[in-house]
Amino acid sequence: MGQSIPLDIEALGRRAASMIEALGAISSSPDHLTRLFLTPEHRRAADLVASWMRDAGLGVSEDALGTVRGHWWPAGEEAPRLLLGSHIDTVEDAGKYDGCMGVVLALLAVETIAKAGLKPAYGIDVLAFGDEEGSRFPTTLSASSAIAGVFQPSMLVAKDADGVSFEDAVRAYGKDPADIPSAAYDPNRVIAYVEAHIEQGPVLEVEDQPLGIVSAIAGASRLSVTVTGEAGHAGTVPMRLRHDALLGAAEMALAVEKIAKADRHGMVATVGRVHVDPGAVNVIPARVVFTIDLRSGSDSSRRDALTRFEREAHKIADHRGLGVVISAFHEVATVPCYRDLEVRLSNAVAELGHRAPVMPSGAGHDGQAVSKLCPVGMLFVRCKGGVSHNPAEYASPADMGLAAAALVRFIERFELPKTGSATGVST
Ligand code: HGY
Ligand code: MN
Ligand code: MN
Repeated sequence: MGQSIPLDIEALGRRAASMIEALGAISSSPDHLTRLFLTPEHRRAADLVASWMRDAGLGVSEDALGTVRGHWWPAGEEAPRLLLGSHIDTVEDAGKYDGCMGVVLALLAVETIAKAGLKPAYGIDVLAFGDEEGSRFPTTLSASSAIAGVFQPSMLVAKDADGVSFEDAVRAYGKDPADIPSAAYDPNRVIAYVEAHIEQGPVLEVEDQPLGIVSAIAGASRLSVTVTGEAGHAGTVPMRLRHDALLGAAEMALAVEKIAKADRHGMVATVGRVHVDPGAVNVIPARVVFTIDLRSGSDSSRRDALTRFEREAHKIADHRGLGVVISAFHEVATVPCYRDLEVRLSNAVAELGHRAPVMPSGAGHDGQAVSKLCPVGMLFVRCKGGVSHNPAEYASPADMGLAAAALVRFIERFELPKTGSATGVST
């Protein structure tokens, strides 16, 4: 079992809460939290995280996509590494905990371990990714994909709402897109990735547990649907002669809702963004572009649902004399977490006197990209009312203190196998 560093869990929770508040104050808007990838706010948040890393005694570097890396290498730079961390970008009008909590807790855990003088045979990198949400560009997980060595160069031509390309934004951030490939870790030198994250759902609160362990991260598809009809005068065109793009889009939105509700794998579908042209009160909509976010614990049922939706959308368009074009701009498969990490995290939580439920994550996470590099594990923290992607998102200092303590215990018990191979994780 080895020694257990004495921990002041309350103090860890208080520090986590104040660091979350400090990051939560860095926003592009004075009246709500929005921090998008490669923006001045991303820069300010990255600088704050880097200063915390230095204060904790970590070395600091930054890669070509702005991922801030805090290095703790007690066994030297060549030793295999454990990766911890999460993301510091947010959705529009976000909560303060989504992503940032995982970076803060990882930092507090490594600082605690380092200050206690532990000398494991491996190193730890704390990572702060900047593009998990995909809120600025129609890309997502680009920063974590880069460290995993699976960055898609096609992402470089993606454009934000102002027409700025991903590539130009990387340059404006002071980085060179040509350096993106060198952000990738050598898979032989990485042991595993562990991410703490607010649950973003109600399960832990209902089960009255502060912490949970993730069994799998749900797969997701993101679509853009363009419906084209015919503009016309709102007062003179009889209903039977209209080709109203918005009503067609509305029927399609209801169709995808029906498909999701009929699924038996907990499928969810969301139309989060709708753009109507010309968008005048007295003009029949000529063109509508809307997004669909579709997720399921089963990849096959998600893909079947996409096929069914495509068929339904074309039927609706034909019936209404509309055009419809559907393009998928994001697709990530369901990722199982590693059983060995699940067990180690559960044992760490048990040492603190709690039983952590094992549960799937409906939310997507950087771990889905990092799973291409190494085994991944996730620790969930109770979320008040299950509310997330919402300024009311909240996790208590007590629960965050416990999560930081669980990461400390996880690290204390984590040893490389005697064989010395990099992966200290058995499948
Ligand atoms: O959308 C998600 O699941 C994540 O918060 N990006
Ligand atoms: Mn997140
Ligand atoms: Mn999120």
